[in-house]
Amino acid sequence: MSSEKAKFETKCVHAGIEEDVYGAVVPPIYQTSTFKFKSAKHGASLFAGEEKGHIYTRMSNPTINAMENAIAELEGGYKALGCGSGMAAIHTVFAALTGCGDHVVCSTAVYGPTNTLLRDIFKRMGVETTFADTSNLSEIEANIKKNTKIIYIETPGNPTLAITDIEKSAEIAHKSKAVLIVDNTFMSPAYQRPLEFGADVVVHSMTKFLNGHADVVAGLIVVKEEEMYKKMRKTLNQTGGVIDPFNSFLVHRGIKTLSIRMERHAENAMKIAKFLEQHPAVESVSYPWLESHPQYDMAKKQQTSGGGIISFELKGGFAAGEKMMNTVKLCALAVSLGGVETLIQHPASMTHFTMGQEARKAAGITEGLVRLSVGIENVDDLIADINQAME
Ligand code: LCS
Repeated sequence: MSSEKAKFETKCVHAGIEEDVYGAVVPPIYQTSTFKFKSAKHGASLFAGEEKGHIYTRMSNPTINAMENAIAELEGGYKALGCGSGMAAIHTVFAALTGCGDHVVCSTAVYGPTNTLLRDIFKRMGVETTFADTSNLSEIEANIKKNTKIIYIETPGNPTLAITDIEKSAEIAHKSKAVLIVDNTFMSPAYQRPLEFGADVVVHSMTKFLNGHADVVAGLIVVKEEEMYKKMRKTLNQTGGVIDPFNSFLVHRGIKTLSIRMERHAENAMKIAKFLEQHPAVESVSYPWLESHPQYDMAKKQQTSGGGIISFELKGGFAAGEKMMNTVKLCALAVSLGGVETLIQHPASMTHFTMGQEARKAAGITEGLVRLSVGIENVDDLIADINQAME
């Protein structure tokens, strides 16, 4: 069903769904690794790109394509590529666009393994990365070099929720003939669409809000134009980090409720952020739509909500945070985020441990920082649980 002119909530329900031969309302799962050719000539013609059709699931599959088309439409992109994880998506974009001798500018506040991917594997491949506080545009400009191919930002950044101006970053990138890539995992297309602000590529950990039910690990690349799509598809075919049909089906099911889930995540998060901000045991709270957030105006400009993630520090530092994480009952002590259930974790010893203390310090990830992924439970129950744990 075409829904290009429809509103976002309608697109969530209908995007990517095409007429089925049996009239199925939900696209079936094509759980097959390969597709039969009608003849040797047909097979050759598919491989030569003269005819359209599916060959092999690493290259394309109807269930995967349906999910990719749906999210490409939600992000306002040309096409999307489903990957086996968010990290597979991130690896693919760097593998597609950089080579030995190239340079990358990357936000200091990014998911830990994104930082280590660049500092480890891509460094060994001869790609140099400068980590910069991209929430300060002059830091991006100052670090651009002649060989800069990519400006890579995560906004809001994991876990500090630092915001980077997407529109201005795109201007800086394009002036230097570089590409702007935005990790949009924290906002999802429900609340931020980076391509509309000039970004060239969007990446997602679909493990998070897009799937939304903490039962899938998956990633996505969304591109703005055909040339970029061809580069990404060629790389993904070669490196093989694709999603499978069943997980694609689950993500496609998940996005039907994306807009209503996000509304509850954000409504609960705002109430909890305000509760934490006035609590005497809390040292500081970071939530993009709190006026106290250092980039509040920027967040208001490019996001249509504050989202579902909060990070905060207790007055007693790490010891107090640790005690709290061990005392919550309803909030689960677990990494990941963006699912319907509320999760709490400690970035310095968990999600951002591999970065090392120095890189964490540069990114503003203090040893006492606690991150909360606010679920869709009743907010009074969540506040009661957080409150009893802090006491
Ligand atoms: N980008 C962001 C912003 C993320 O938060 C994550 C995972 C990834 C990419 C990688 O995606 P994955 O390969 O896991 O699908 N973030 C996690 C986190 O904060 N806790 O556990 C995983």
